[in-house]
Amino acid sequence: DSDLSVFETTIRFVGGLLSCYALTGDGMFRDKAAEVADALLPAFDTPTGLPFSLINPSTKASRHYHWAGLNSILSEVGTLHLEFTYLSDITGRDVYRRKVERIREVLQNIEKPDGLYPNFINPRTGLWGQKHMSLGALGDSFYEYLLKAWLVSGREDASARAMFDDAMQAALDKMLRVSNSGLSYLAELKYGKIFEEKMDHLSCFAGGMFALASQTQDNSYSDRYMDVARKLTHTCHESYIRSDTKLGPEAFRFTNAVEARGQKANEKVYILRPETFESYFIMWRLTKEQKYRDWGWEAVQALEKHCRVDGGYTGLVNVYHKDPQGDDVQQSFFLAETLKYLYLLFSDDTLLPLDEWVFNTEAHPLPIKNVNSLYRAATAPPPPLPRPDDNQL
Ligand code: DMJ
Repeated sequence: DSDLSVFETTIRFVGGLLSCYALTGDGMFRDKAAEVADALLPAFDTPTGLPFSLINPSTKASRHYHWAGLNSILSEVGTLHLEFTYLSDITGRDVYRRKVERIREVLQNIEKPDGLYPNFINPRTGLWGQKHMSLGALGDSFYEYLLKAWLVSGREDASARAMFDDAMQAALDKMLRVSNSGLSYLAELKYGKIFEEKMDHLSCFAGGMFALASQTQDNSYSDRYMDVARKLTHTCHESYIRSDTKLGPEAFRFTNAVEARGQKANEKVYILRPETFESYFIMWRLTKEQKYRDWGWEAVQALEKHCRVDGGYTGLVNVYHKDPQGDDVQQSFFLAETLKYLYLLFSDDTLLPLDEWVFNTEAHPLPIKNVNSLYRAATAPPPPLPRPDDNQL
């Protein structure tokens, strides 16, 4: 009887259970994934079909975050597609796919200012909220999932790839900037104009995303995507090695005085985030350039030196201190993503090969349809859903 985030519950719990099902074939994981997803479904009962951010599974009441006004968040409503379509395929129940197809339809048909997607959208009216755009917080994984929905569908979902390419042309055109010393970064926009010369640690996933986009389809964008992938991954690495701990800040700015450094207190924290290592891993697999493993190893040593504590690992309050204070929190994505990507960076390519698996945004691997035999689509029709009074019969 408390509020759950529809997005976090999907990417962490449903996604994790779906990976367990794919890897083991044990139907218990599939059924649990469906049980968790079912608890989220009332959040989708809105005039547009865009879900509210939060749902109380006990009362079935949905609501917005207090800080988001009447809006849902782009990266949240746009990061359910992989899990919900796979869940429909393995259970034979179409309900999950219908929910995310509806979201796709709304986002596909709505007018996009300058070809970009703002971070806030009202689930009652289907209208954009404030026109803040970012490949970092509040926007990030929506774009990631357009590319990955196409990949995991065995490249059948062509409209997702088209939406991805269109959005990336607009994003590169408006957001990609080069600093005085030549570092490329993704700035944030408001009403189509540069809002802040700042890049979030969260945006560091984009190096890997552009590399995957480049290597999976040979089109007129491929070379540009790979170039951007290399440059962004390089910048994120710079944000790490310019700190005293060799771990990267939560956000970093570009001014005339400093480059790739966090400035405000809340920008100097490191909360064990994975995005930079995710890009090292994908860049390593796709280019085989040794530097990505070297950069990952630097990070492993820094994690051991500064974050390891009795019983686990802690985030840091300020990466620019030689002897930093811990925040005493081990985020769940540290195990799900950070350590997994670092492990995979040093593993053989045959472990979860990128042409058979797609990682959801929490690094839970999902099998590619028509390619990976572990996809295991349902063959029998689904069992009838229980009626509320079944238990009493
Ligand atoms: C994770 O929950 C996911 O990667 C999400 O897409 C963004 N943020 C965190 C990790 O930083």
